Amino acid sequence: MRVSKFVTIGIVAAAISCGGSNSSPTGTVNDPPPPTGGVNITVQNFSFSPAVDTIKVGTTVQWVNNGPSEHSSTSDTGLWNSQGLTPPSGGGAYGGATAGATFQFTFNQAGTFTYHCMFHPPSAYPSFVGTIVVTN
Ligand SMILES: [Cu+2]
Repeated sequence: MRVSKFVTIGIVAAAISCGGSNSSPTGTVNDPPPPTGGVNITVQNFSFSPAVDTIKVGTTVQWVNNGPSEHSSTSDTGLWNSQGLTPPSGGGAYGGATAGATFQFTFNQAGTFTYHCMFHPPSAYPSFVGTIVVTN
């Protein structure tokens, strides 16, 4: 039964991908892998996911635009700014073939770091914000 075997593999793969706290959420099949020892945050549908990510000092975070619009990861305090991250060709999770633009930043200090999208500011998109909690 070839078809049911593929279904079983798909379910197992989905279960594995949901196991880690920092694994990519569903709908991000086109995301590139996270940096070694790092984590991915998906930018899509006017949200960052996970919206709150707790990491250790020295961890690299990679933001990936997987939605149809251009977005950014912009620190509220100016610590980092990805500038514009182009969307995937063909719409990313909506059927595109290639991943959208990415941006990496390594957190070398403990603390709580909030950020937003420079094109869709919290004044207009209050839930489109993210927080990185960096612990020793
Ligand atoms: Cu945006």
